Amino acid sequence: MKKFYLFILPVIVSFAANAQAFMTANAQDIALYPQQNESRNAMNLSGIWKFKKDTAGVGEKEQWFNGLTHAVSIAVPGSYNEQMEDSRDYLGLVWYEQRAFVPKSWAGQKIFIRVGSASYAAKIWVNGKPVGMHEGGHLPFAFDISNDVSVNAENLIVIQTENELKPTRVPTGNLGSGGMFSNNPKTNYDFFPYAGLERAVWLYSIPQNGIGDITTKTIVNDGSATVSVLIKKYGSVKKAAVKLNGDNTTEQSLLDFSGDEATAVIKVPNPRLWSTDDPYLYQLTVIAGTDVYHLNIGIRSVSVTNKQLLLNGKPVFLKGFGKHEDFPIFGKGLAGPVMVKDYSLLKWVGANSYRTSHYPYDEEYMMMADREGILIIDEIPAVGLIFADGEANVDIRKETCKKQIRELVARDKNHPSVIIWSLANEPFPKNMNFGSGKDAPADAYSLNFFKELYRTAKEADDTRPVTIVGLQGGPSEWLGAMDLMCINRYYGWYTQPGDIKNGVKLFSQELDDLHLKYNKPIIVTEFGADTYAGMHTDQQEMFTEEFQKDFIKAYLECADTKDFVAGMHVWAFADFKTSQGIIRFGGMNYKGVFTRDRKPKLAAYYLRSKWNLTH
Ligand code: BDP
Repeated sequence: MKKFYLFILPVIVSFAANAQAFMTANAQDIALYPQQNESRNAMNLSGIWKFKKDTAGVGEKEQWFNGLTHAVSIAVPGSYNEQMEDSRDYLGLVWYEQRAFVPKSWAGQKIFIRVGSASYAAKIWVNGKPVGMHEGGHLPFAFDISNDVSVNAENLIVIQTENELKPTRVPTGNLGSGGMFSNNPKTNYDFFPYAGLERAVWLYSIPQNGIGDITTKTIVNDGSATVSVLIKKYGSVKKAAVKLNGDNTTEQSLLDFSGDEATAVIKVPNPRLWSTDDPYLYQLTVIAGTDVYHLNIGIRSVSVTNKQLLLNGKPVFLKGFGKHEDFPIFGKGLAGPVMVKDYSLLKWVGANSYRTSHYPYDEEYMMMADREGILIIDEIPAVGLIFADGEANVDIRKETCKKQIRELVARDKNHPSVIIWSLANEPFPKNMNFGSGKDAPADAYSLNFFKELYRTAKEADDTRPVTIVGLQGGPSEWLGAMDLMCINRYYGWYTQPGDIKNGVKLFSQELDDLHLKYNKPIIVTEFGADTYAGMHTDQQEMFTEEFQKDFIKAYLECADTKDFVAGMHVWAFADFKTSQGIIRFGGMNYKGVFTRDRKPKLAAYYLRSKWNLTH
């Protein structure tokens, strides 16, 4: 009998653990980045954690959430793949453990755990109790753990993640055989599927009643500006105060809540506008009950005409790159010095912008862009979307994209640097016209897919233009449904290989056709050539540094002749790691203008001379 009990107990516990309340995350909880200030506490758990792979999937049954045995060390943040010798391509279940002492001063406050990102799915336990789960990489999630955490004591934090590649996930993977172009691991996108806790994990505490969310919108009119501040409260707060401090300004308003919301509208005469030349930030302070939150905001406006992108009512031409979060050993983990170096190289080369291809970047990148005056096209992780595998799968991916849009806007809506939302990179239609210079037809179903994503983005934020990034030969109607059109083009590389002259002719013709048809500005968000640093030639030859420079030069000079091209982003900023496949020598994409360790290739010097001379 006794034996029977011993046998059945773990089953009950494990059933209970699986069935237990894992909360799903609420997008609003990620809106306000953790802050240590006069009312809130924040503890960054970056450092060395315990780590264990769960190749047999037994962790939950064996209750690893009560603490890992026989674990190894791992650095967080950081992809785990290259931190040890046997895990590069492992994408299955892994477990992380950290212990955190929560000080007495946090007692009586609401306490949260916030994970900067976990690719792709995560579950969290605190002191052995299930707390929450989240699906989708590259975006943060937070859970209220007030009932699970012990104050003035050490707490056990266990996080399980997995990054299995699946057709129903966004980004998409494991789509069956790609013939000779199949890759390993089987991503439907061209970057390595690094995994794990790649961004900081925080514990933070906030007052019992206070500020749940802040949404700022700025309107710029001749010589003056309006800053509207929408505050959402939680708990029983009656009034809020809003202060805006900056050059020659101290504005203050006292507000009553109506329901859970209060809005302040602050007029700023002679505002110092946020721009690429002067990325000036005002300090906004919101007070509600005993809660305080400080936010740096930029006063600026973004709009589009039929030909141009306008920042503060003036045309701005985007000069820059598509990038990746990618560095040896760190993988996609936040590497502070690499981020700082990248911003310094963006300035050195004369760029004013980049796209967060193909997923949202660490929030540190967004804060840095605000300070540095770099303009961001902010992209959800919808790379490699396809329409050929049946509506059931497509509908699942659509709902995931909508969730990712809401989470991204919740996270990044207050950054002046973020000027455009990108809702997809190179979605792949059922039929293609890859090499012809002509677009493919869009069926009603796929067109509605993008219209629905567009509406979701506009409902979440009506102040920024919305786009998707189109594949060469894909349907132009998808692009025409957006505020402005972004296209990736590789004439002279993937098509007309080695023939820059004829490639650029097709490129030029397509730009003209596209603008004529839709009368909207176009940003060329990718064009480039793989280039092996140190390879040279006296005659134009693919993969050499000279070819890359000539290719980029020809595209830029073509765009110079068209007043409806609002930006040119070279693919890519730096060489980056990919899955293995026959078109990726050494598992690398070499289209970087800088090498993976950030050394300039010839094209970087060309861009530096071109971009530093023009605005
Ligand atoms: C584009 C993709 C990008 C790839 C690039 C390339 O958007 O992710 O890395 O092509 O092939 O199709 O280099």
